[in-house]
Amino acid sequence: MASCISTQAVQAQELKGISYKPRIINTTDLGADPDDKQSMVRQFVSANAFDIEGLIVATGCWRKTQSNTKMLDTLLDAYAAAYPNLKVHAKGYPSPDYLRSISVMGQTGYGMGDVGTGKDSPGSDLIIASADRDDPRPLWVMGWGGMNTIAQAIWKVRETRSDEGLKKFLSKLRLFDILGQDDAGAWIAKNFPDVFYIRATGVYGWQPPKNGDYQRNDIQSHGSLGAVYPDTQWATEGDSPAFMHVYPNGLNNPEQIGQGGWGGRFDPIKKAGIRSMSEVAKIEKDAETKYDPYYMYGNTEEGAEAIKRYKGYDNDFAARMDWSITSKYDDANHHPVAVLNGDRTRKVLHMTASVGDKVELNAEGSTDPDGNTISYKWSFYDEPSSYDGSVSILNDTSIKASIEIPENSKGKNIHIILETYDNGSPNLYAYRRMIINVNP
Ligand SMILES: [Ca+2]
Ligand SMILES: [Ca+2]
Repeated sequence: MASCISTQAVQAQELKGISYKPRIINTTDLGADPDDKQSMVRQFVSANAFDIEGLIVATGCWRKTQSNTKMLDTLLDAYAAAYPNLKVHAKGYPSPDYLRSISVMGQTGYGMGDVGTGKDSPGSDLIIASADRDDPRPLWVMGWGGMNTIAQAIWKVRETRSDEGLKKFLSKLRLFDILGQDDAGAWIAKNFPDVFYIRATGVYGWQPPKNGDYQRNDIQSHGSLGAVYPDTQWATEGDSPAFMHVYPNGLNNPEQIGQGGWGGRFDPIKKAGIRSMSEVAKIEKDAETKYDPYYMYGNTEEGAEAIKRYKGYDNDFAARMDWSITSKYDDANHHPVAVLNGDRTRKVLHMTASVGDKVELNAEGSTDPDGNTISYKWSFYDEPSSYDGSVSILNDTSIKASIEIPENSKGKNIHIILETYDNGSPNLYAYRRMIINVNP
């Protein structure tokens, strides 16, 4: 257990710097595709990695009305049963009572028809209160269904505050919309063009086989939370990329959406015409076209391939499900800590170099709380790099690697990913990224 304490010391050190946990509110159309329940289970076993400030039951094109939080309450009961085990394995799991206190109803009706005077909901009030909190971190608000609870919060602030007050409120928000599932997203993007708005459409294709061995044996068989992880009906966990984008695993800075991570990779230039699921236009033909043009951040052309390039997210979930069923620390695997050039945080690092330089990259000091052996893999991540050529990495599976900065890379940047993984069961990963800015 001595090495476990050192991991905690590292986490404490991180927290002394910038507070590392992302602040997050999830809005969910629970009761439509059962995959929201699946994603909520993954969110719960990962809850120590986030500051979850709200869980909001909302509507969307696949569930146009909601009346209560019963389904969410059932999932919270399952979390409460697993909580005593989970907290043995990592610090920072929120208490079930805390999660219950931030679990509320959002809009009960569909789309912009349920936004406006007299339409405030506990969910829209919670979003406003959260954004108003004196906290320098941005507030990520995720739409696993429609976006109208978020729209109501913005509508209310516009009605009741000065332009400056509205601007301040909007500047705190980071909106992440899965697929577009009502007309509220287009309304937000049209009326508040400065708001940070991602609409993710590349959310399928990274998942393990539908209702396959992994799902049955590594997830559903595992205790109270496994029991509430339903079979896949249409797709598996289509909403998980929302919080996976901000999962602090060292891979990306979620504010820099072009970097790419477990939630996908996004074009840092907003585009017009990113449409919702076709159901939205079936409900109302000009539901979104009437707001044309509206601009949002969308996936880069790799789509879900930007997620699929990483191993690790399946095993991460599986290990956390293991945590949920054992009160013995030694009976489950825990993540390694990846150190990059002496830096023990999980921040993306930057350095400058010149053409012809030999840059040394070093993962010495990386540790595993279980005493597992760690493996290393260094790779050039082409897509987010402004340098387009090839980069050869010497000793790319060693603890120390080196790169010769290519001749034609002047003024460009080169993203290098460090993947560390242990030999525990299942293998767990920790990532780091070095962005090398090449002098002009
Ligand atoms: Ca959903
Ligand atoms: Ca381990």
